Amino acid sequence: MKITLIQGDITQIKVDAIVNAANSSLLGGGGVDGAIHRAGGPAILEECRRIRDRQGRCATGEAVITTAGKLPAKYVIHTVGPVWNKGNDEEKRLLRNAYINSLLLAVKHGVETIAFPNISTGVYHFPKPIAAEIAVAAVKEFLAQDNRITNLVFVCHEKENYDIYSELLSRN
Ligand code: AR6
Repeated sequence: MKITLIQGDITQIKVDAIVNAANSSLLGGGGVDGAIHRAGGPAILEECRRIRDRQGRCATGEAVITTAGKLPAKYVIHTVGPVWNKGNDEEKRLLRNAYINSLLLAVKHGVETIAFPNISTGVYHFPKPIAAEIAVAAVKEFLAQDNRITNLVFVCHEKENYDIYSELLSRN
């Protein structure tokens, strides 16, 4: 298994699937969600709307998959991270679910390479070091049990997250 760390814009990454830190409406927003919809074009939102019509809102910790429109990736996996609210085990469990459910959906669609943003660490205010520990532990556990993902990229937009991940990933 291979985990790569980069600092940059996830919309530019050429992988089978990029993950979006969406909200449960699935109808777009700011942050990485806004960037993905802007760069990918209207096809992504159209498919999100069809999913909404079919199955309703996306619960926190769950994930859905759409086309990536004009992006270099083939798919966007939209997952909903938890909003940080002083911190309790539920929030941590839900953040872990967001990573695991994204990966489960990815392998179901034959995805071999996938890029994640730092889910919940923007508008949703999850403390960055705690979110990073959960993310790294979740994906390592998943990749150790399932060899269908050949490359997983953590894409950090800001240096602060990049440095946190860099330190965490260098530990083992
Ligand atoms: N590429 C990679 N990472 C990015 C990019 C980008 N282009 N732009 C921002 N980030 P946020 P959340 C990072 O707020 O906290 C939206 O409105 C950013 O630096 O996008 O899960 C949704 O619709 C941060 O580290 O997502 C929801 O309503 C990380 O992406 C809500 O925000 C996540 O920040 C979700 O909040």
